[in-house]
Amino acid sequence: MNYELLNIEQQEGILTVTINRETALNALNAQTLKELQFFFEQDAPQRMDYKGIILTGAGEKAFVAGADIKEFLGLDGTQGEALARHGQSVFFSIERLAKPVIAVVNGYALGGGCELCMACHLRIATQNAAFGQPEVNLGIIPGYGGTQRLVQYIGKSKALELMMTGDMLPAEEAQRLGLVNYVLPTKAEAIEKATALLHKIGTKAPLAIANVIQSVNAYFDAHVDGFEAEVKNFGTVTDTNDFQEGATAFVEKRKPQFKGK
Ligand code: DAK
Repeated sequence: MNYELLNIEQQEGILTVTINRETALNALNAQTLKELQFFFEQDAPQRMDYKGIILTGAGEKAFVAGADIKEFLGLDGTQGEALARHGQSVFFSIERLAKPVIAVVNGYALGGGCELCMACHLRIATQNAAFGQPEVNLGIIPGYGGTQRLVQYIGKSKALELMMTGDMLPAEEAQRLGLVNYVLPTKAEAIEKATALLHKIGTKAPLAIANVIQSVNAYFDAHVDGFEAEVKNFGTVTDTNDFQEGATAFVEKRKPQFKGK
């Protein structure tokens, strides 16, 4: 795909994906969602040569200020349901990626933007970041998984308050509630922190990381017994060469050389 609204760069094994619609505060229009879908469903899973992904928004003001409201005028219920199902499937492809995805939230993360960063594995915010699900202001509800993931991160009481008032959560409050892993003063520092985390995770066994992600996701999947998923995934990683290497390296008091096999 020829990306028009995503800027994708690779440096030292880290892929940085920047949503590039700064004049519309990086609002998710259909084309952006299409490009995110292609990137996370087809492009990223095929690339072998990277440790993880940083997802961010262009500029200093917004990560993503929501779904593009201008595209939703005149929608009916059937179209709304189909679009929500489609958007959810795109966000699942981020959450289920076998490599870590860190959102660097550099400003507003509202509506679909808050939902997008919640589908990532970790969130690092700048001090000016603000999180919110203000869909009720428009007469709708979150449709890209927000009603589910916000509860998972911050609990039912606070999530209901945010979704019913449409209020924004400042970065430090979001960190206190567990939505955000770290808050840094600037975008450059947030990217630096995300990069350091991805390099650190990149020193671990890749299949172990993939199976941690899958097992933790299983906790939130009503159709899956998470403990059973953990047992199966434990079996999978026990069968890897990397497990032999990790255990042997420990005994031999040296650093393991993981190969992702
Ligand atoms: N959509 C389209 N354009 C947006 C936008 C958005 N969500 N947010 C901002 N913009 C555009 C503005 O229209 C403005 O464009 P111009 O007028 O210059 O052409 C430009 O970005 C700069 O915005 P402002 O001039 O408003 O900037 P301010 O600093 O004054 O205010 C703000 C920043 C973030 C407080 C304000 O822009 C704002 O309130 N934005 C809207 C926030 C919001 O309500 N977001 C939507 C949340 S609801 C669905 C599934 C999911 C969803 C919908 C449907 N289906 C399955 C059907 C999700 C819905 C949402 O995301």
